[in-house]
Amino acid sequence: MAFELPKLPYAYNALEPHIDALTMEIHFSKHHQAYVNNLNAAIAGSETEKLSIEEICKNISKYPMAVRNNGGGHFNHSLFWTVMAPNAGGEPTGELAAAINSAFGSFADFKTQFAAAGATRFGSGWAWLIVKEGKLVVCSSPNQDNPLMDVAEVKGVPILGMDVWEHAYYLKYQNKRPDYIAAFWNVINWNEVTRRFNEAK
Ligand code: MN3
Repeated sequence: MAFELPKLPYAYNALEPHIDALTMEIHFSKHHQAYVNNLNAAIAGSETEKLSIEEICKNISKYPMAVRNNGGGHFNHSLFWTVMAPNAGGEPTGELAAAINSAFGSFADFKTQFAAAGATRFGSGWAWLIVKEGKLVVCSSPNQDNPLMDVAEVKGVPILGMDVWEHAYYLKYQNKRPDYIAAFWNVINWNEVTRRFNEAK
């Protein structure tokens, strides 16, 4: 079965003013759709079509670069849309809040580390909050790689991802990636991050 673009769980303009409607529309309907199309083309007629995107990522070193780039793109963006929401942001509560405090010292310290992971990722890539052997870790990855991949420098289960490719912010923020990162805190869907945390730990 071919991979499909998931349904965006809110309208293109739902994350305004933090992420603008045109960026969302192009990012979702053009960029993510292209990753899906190119992934499907790269695996057409092979056994890989029967696997989940997670299974493909976990053995990504066995695949050609087109699968790594586009399969990663499909997994990463599918996660990205769900960890954002309108009327979101703020801070997590409960067990996730406790795990963040225990891993990073405080929510403010976590924010500093996560923002730095995004700001210092040279070129295109992603910042991540992952569960690694039961503990929370912040890391980043180049291009469309992710921490599920067997080639990742830091491996774990991603529960929050921030796209820092220019296509994620350039229309509104131009070269000011730190301004986009600052705005991202206003759209984080902590309910979904918590759900992923509970599943991963
Ligand atoms: Mn993107």
